[in-house]
Amino acid sequence: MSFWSKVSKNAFYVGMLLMLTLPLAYAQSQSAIEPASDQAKGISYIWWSMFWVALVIFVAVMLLLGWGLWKGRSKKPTQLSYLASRNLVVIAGVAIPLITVLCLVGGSLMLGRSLSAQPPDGALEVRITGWMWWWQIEYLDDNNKVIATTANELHIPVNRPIKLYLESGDVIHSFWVPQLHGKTDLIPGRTNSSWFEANVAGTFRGQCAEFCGLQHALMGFLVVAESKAEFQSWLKNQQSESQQPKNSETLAGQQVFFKTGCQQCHTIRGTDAAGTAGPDLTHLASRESIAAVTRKNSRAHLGGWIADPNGIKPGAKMPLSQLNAKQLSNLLDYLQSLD
Ligand code: HEC
Ligand SMILES: [Cu+2]
Repeated sequence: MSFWSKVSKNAFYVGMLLMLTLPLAYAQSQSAIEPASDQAKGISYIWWSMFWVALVIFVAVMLLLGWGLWKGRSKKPTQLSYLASRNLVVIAGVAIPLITVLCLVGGSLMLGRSLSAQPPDGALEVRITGWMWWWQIEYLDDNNKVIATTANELHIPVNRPIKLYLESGDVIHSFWVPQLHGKTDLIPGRTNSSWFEANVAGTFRGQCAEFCGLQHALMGFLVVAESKAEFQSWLKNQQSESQQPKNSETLAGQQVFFKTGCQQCHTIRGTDAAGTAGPDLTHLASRESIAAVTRKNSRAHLGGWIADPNGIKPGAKMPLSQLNAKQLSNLLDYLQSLD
């Protein structure tokens, strides 16, 4: 075998292997076939049945094709009339595809019915509002009163049904956490609902799944499923007012916040800041990421964001601010104290 044909043959094998590992790489962050709830499990069953049915059909077609190619090599005309018989066309061409498609449609209709059923009693109710390009998250009590507000990071207890009320503040978005449930749209002027129950603890990434403008791709969020005790202590902290400045740097930082006009768009409960155009910052430091999972919530990223939000998310609805180094440093001290 020549050198180059060896190279191309090996390249082919490497390519096939890479193709096999591709889904594994993808599964690291958001995967509909690694379910963490009964709802997502149902969806993954449908996915796998479609996959196996399609695989069987693919293999059958390839075998027939190969066999035809093999037969076609001979110069003598071969008698293939039984392949073109009417029975074969009716059975393999009409009956089998029809039955297969009907089974798959029936399965997904039944799944859709069970997914759209009402949640069991005792569900935790959360209202999620989509904004270009971030998620507002409000926890509701039994009287639909908001008890805590946060952004881009939904904490939930495992093994408890979660009922979501999905709304939009501007255009259509879609709420999607592949490991927990299918997509539900957030539509201006109406409230959609959806529910699921996580049965494994973990952090699951979600993503807006309906094109909503320039930063649609950077409109992610995290769902943190944790034990009941962990969730309760998290919620208790979120319900409390913000930390008051405890030293001269954080006090100066708070003054920079108000002098720069950040309060026009942001709320910090326990202060006069009550803006609603941007995420609630009362417990900003407790979050893992900023700007809808675009950056880790570190001092450097926070500084970069405040100095030039559009440098990180072009089109982001937050203006840049011209602060000197000392002002920025104080402001960061203050924001990082809001845990
Ligand atoms: C005109 C309204 C507006 C003003 C003024 C404004 N912001 Fe924002 N801010 C936003 C919006 C909208 C977002 C969400 C952007 C996104 O993720 O796409 C945001 C996001 C943020 C975030 C990230 C929060 C998170 O959890 O993701 C921080 C921190 C922040 N702003 C701090 C500030 C500070 C500090 C100031 C004052 C220097 C300020 N903002 C001024 C609108 C504003
Ligand atoms: Cu979107």
